[in-house]
Amino acid sequence: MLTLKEIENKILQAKRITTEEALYLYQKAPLSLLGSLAHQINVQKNKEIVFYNKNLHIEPTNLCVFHCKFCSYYAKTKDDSWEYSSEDILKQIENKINDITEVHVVGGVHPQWGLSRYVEIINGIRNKYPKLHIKAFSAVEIAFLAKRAKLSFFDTLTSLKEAGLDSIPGGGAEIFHSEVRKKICPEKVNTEEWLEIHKLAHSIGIASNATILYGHIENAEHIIDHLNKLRELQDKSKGFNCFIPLKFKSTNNEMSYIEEVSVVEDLKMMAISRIFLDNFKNIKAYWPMLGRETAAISLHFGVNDLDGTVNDSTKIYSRAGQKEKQEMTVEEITKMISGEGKEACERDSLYNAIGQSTI
Ligand code: V47
Repeated sequence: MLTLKEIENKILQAKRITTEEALYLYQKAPLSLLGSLAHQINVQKNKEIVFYNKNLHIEPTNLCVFHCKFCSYYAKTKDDSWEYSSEDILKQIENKINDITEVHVVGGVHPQWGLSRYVEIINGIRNKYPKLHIKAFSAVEIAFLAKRAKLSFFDTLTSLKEAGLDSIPGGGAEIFHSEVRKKICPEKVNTEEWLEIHKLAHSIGIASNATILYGHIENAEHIIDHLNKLRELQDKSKGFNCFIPLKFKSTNNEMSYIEEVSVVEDLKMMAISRIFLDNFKNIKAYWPMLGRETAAISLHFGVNDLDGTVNDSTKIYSRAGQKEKQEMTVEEITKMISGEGKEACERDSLYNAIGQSTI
């Protein structure tokens, strides 16, 4: 087993570290060392440039057939629920169309909606807005739709792509290790299915994102195992655009007895992701979950991407206890980035720089 110094040298020589080395580093290295390594790797890959995008999150429903223990989002009662029609969705886009390049559509897994309803949502958006990037439906929704329609994952993804789907978000990954997964979300898409759906998506030109839900009952081994599964898949399929660590928020769910982790843990998570995931170019801070302050600091801990302008109607994190307004103007987000001594660069949904092409 290498010493901390030897692992550090290996990383600085741009050599891939093993899961054992990552675990040792994550458990033993001070935050300052993790941060410094993550920062150096990030600057090598992305200079001092930080991406942001202009997007709108739409959550078509919060009715959900699954009741994950960490989830504050799904409707607990009928009165607490909503379901949008295609017209409602198009109206939400219309109100914002001059300010966005991407729409992100994810919600609960509705008990009655089948594949045709999901295809109709995508089709409606695509027909009205041919150039808008549609990032929609996590592997949770896709797996359930496929099973309900008695279709393969491949055919389900193909139908959604034909309807106009461009990419899929990273939700539903949570923690892949079965010891944790069976306790926090035993009902929905399993680890093998999540990975298979993303692999198939990549094989037909649908890019995707990956996430982890950290800061609850998982331990360091589970985190490294999760990152390793993603690194292995990315080696093969190369289709992940970015990795997004999502911090568990404890309000209004069945795991509310767990205290949220500190900013130090947030930054460690960002840094180890940047260090271990050597085949991911982009590590994204989803500021509506992390909060503006921690998201800004994370830009020094390996993060090169801030999502996004978003919109205050998104409910996933406000229902989980996030008090901050879930929307930033371009001025606010670029000021936040330049305030950290970085250069803000708008990106499109496939990570091409818009207006500038310095990286
Ligand atoms: O899978 C649910 C998480 C995810 C809670 O791909 C919670 O660009 C914290 O995946 N506390 C859905 N987290 C959101 C998601 C996402 C968000 C932004 C951008 C992208 C992208 C993807 O939200 C779920 C789960 O991991 N989540 N409940 C909670 N109480």
